[in-house]
Amino acid sequence: MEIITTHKNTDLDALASLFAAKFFYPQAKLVLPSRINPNVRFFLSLHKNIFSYHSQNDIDLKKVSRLIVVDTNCWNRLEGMNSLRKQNDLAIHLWDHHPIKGDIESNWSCQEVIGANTTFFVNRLEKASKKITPIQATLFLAGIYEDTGNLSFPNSTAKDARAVAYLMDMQADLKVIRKLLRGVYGPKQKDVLFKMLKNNHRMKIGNYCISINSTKINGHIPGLAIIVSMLQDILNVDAAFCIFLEKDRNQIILIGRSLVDGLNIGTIMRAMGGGGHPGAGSVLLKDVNPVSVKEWIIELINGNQQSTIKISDLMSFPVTGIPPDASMEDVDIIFKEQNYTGLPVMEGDKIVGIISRRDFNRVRDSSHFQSPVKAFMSTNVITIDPRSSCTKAARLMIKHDIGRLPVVEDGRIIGIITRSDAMRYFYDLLPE
Ligand SMILES: [Mn+2]
Repeated sequence: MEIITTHKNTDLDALASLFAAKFFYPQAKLVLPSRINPNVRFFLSLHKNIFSYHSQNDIDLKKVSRLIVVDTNCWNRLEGMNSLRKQNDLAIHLWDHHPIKGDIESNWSCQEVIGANTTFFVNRLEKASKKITPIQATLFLAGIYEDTGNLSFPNSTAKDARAVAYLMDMQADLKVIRKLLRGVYGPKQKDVLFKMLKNNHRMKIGNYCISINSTKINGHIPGLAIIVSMLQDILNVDAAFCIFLEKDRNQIILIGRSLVDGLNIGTIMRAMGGGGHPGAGSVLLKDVNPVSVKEWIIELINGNQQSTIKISDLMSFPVTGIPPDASMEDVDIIFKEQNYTGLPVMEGDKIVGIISRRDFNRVRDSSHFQSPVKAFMSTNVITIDPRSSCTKAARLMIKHDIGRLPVVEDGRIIGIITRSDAMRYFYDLLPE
């Protein structure tokens, strides 16, 4: 019998090496130590049916004729393998990228100082034009990234970079990798995530597959938003909502994530008194029952489907305007009193121009203060339709370097949207 094993406190590079080695020793059994890192445990529980392996207890070591060791060269880093040390006719293959020599004597070895042990296998897989699945590519790339700090650690080599390129060709999923490598994801976060996975509820609302979960949390737990993203990835739903119940403070943190355009988290969260953008948002709710929160979410999704947030939801109204014959002094007073930086110039409800603080740069002597606004206003007015998206408003403001857009419907001005309205929409922050 042949077995492949790796070091205890198994990290992603070790795990990836273990599974990658199987391509070269197809008869071998994989033996994983019982002590493994949290992100390795997470990965394995996520892919239970895809990656199979044995524990050292399942194996009769007396029957082992060949031992393949990956990502270490020291006996004391292996788990439960001591009896093999004295076995005479044991063949040992060693694949190790560590610079310091250890005490495992091998019959054959691949030893070279490179960034990640996984690279040895990936370089060879590429050479042999072996096809690997996206999930395998994802694990292998996570292993290389973890050991090389995304190719930024000084131990990284061109071979590692080539392996990365190959794995990207093989469709490694960078989103999953980013989540696997996130530092904030630790035992506390894992417990919350697993609890949520256990009593996960999936449902179909309209065309969307939604998950709404609730769980109790004790005290502050950082990284709740990351847990929600992970949950969404694992469940593969269009949108995920997590209700975190803080019993001792009698409050609920609701966090939502959406991957589809028609389901706008920001709109839903704003309706509940919170904030967010189309893909992510949150709200803090006091003294509410989690069951009613769930019903509320469903109601809002039903009401908000297909509609992304429109300019008309964000604009301010009624609009303060100024007639074209008003003096620049009048404008100056309004700017100072109201702390405005711009005003539409209006004839009735028709917009004829716009005057902004910037136009005062052309006011050189005091007599200009008596001149009418129409002499200084800009007449090239960029406006926006109330049914347009916020993204379009932001693009127009950037393109024309202006801070506000009059919202015009059928030639009439019905509101105004400012840069800070747009910023509020895009940058509403999540609680942390
Ligand atoms: Mn390693």
